[in-house]
Amino acid sequence: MALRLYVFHLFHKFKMLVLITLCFVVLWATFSYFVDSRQEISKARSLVQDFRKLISLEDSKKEEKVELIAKVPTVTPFQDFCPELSPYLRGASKLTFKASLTLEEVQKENPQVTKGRYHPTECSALQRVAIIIPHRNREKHLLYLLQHLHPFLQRQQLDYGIYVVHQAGSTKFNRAKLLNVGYLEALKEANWDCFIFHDVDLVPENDLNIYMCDTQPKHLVVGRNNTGYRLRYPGYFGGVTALTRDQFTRVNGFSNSYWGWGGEDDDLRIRVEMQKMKVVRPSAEVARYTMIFHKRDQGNEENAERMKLLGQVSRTWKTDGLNSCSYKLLSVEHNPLYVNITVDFSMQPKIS
Ligand code: UD2
Ligand code: MN
Repeated sequence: MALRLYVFHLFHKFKMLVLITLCFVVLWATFSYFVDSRQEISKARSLVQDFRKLISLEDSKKEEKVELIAKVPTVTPFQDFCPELSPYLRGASKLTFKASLTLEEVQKENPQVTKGRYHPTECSALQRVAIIIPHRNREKHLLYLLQHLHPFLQRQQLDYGIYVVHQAGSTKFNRAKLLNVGYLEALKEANWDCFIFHDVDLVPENDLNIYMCDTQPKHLVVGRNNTGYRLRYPGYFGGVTALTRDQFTRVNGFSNSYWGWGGEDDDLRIRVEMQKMKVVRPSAEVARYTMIFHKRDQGNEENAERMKLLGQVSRTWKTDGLNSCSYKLLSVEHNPLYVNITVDFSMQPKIS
């Protein structure tokens, strides 16, 4: 009986032990579950925090970037200069002149030109060049020239502006005086380094003929289609010439006294030579032009006085030129593709 009681007692103790152990296991499991989940939660929390940090970092970077973009102007003053030779040059090109061409079409082809001006955005142009075109009653020629000249100058990575100087009325045409007006008016708008005096009917055939000024006055037309692409005579300085501001002021610009056709180009060459400057030209293969066919215009008859005037240059150049160029400015219109300057010379003394 005592033994049975003893065994029963032992069994009861064992049961209690098992129960207590079970309780401990359950308690431990619950505890460790909570601890684990707390760790998981804190891990997850830190993960989320890290992610948030990352996102906010990206955002701040984006903001920084946006800020940077906003601060960079289209042309920075510290932008690199364009290369000596533009990578966009093509050399000789076949020119076409479509009879039905309109100004709207040429405007559409040149959306980056505003008020006759353009500058490259990828680099800082080597020279600021003003193209001065004397004009009266040659609208179709002007259209063809604009169509070809804009892309040509852009391929050369120039900072340029095109100024068309229009002579109003029916007074004898004065090409040289119009070019002086163009020079004076263009300088009121911008600090141009180089001036290209350009006939309206001459279209350059090769973009290696660079429209920049040289250390000496430059003659850009060696040859043209209707003269077999040969230099007309050794001292020839007509059609298209490039002079820096300094070179042009040293010769006092063009003479204002040549009314009608001829002589004014030779007069400029004499002025250049008198200042001990030397006319330079690009190579004959490059300096080629197509002159759009035309007859002698009404109001631009041959100037019979031209030989007499040419004989007086050494006496007259100092007082006849930029410093005596008086004119009546009728208007300055900023068209999309060119600045149109209209002048009246009818009050000026003229030799008939
Ligand atoms: C030559 C010269 C030119 C000039 C001229 C004599 C060449 C290639 N050109 O041209 O530079 O020396 O002889 O003055 O050698 N113009 C008008 N409307 C007119 C008249 C003339 O717009 O009614 C302008 C136009 O820009 C024209 C330029 O003046 O291209 C020269 O006149 P031109 O073309 O009649 O003379 P051209 O071809 O003999
Ligand atoms: Mn001509």
